[in-house]
Amino acid sequence: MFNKFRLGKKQEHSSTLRDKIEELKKQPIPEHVAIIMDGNGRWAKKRALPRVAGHHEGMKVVRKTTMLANKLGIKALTLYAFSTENWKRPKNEVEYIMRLPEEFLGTFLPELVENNVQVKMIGYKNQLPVHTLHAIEKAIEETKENNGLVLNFALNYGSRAEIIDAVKQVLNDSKNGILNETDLNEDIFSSYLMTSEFKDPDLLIRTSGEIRLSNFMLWQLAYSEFWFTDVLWPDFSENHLLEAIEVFQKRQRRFGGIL
Ligand code: V07
Repeated sequence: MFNKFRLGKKQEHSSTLRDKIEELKKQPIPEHVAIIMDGNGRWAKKRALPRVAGHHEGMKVVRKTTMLANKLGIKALTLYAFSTENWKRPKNEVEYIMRLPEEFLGTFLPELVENNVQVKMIGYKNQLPVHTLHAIEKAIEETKENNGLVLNFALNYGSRAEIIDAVKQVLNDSKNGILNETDLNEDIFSSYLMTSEFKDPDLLIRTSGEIRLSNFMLWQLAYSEFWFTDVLWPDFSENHLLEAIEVFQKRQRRFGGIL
């Protein structure tokens, strides 16, 4: 703990955390990690705070998680920030959430650029408020030359709709002679999804004790390792991410033993 107080602004990880990071880096690190960031409302409720306070706290955890993922050498981090179902929430809550990308980027974009992070987004852009979309597109543009971690926000994303849209494009390309039915396979189909430029996630993390996918990357998660925790997203710490990766590595080693 002594160390923690000695740390300057630049060097943010305690020595124990740094040791754990170095230890994990001796084994294969998952290249693509996806996270369902659940439990923000519940976190707030437990503290008798408005739900939006939980979302705001959750946003800070996005920053910490991103920085650690980058340090670990994870290549892509996909965060489920808003689903196509989330529009059903109270209007004031949705409006607040749609301001979070701007607030996040207003505060942290310089840090993302400094750390070579590339911002991307999957989801239906056309229904987003223009102010939200502008902020995100500016960040995508300003970080497009970065070659560190890809920080991919799933925003207004829904997996079944994504699959239906892919099928429609496949049918259309087939009709127009761009694609032959005989050529269609899993790899080609994947290239019609919003995640075409990403490899499938190696690891899915879901916080807050819910053990389901909630319409998140149904196709892409077919072979992924799943790690669930009861911890609410605003309480998700660096140590939790390290634990998830440790479990991932142990499972990979066991799997390797069977082969
Ligand atoms: C959102 C905070 C995290 C917990 C889950 C729900 C609320 C960061 C972003 C964001 C999105 C795009 C971007 C930069 C930041 C965000 C939404 C919700 C919609 F380019 N946190 N966060 N977006 N929450």
